[in-house]
Amino acid sequence: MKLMLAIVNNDDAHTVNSALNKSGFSATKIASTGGFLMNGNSTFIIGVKDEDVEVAIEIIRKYSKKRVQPVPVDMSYNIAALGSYPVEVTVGGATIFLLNVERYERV
Ligand code: 2BA
Repeated sequence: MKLMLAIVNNDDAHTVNSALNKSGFSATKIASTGGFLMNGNSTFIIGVKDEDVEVAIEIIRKYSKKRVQPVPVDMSYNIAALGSYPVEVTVGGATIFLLNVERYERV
């Protein structure tokens, strides 16, 4: 079994959640915040059988779109610091981490 952590844009989270549920995956959705843009996103915790990992990734890939988003400029930066600061960044589709599960119990 694997533990999947999938960070998904809030705008895609509902669709991703529905598609995972329809395909029989159990998922927990946590409200999270990106450390760079400080925008809200959603982190899914999904326990997945080894043989279903690719199916889950494909579902998340299908419903997670790429978006170009402006980087909010902190006006306290000086002009020199802004020189190397990106004006906009491409966010997504989704960022996925896959971990081995040592033990899984439902008691
Ligand atoms: P944020 O940290 O808010 O990052 C939003 C987007 O900003 C990133 O999109 C990336 O394009 C850009 N970005 C992030 N850090 C940057 C930096 N230090 N310099 C320049 N640009 C930077 P994604 O890569 O698609 O990431 C979307 C969200 O997924 C992230 O939101 C964060 O919440 C999560 N994430 C991505 N990689 C991660 C990682 N290695 N560990 C933990 N969370 C991660």
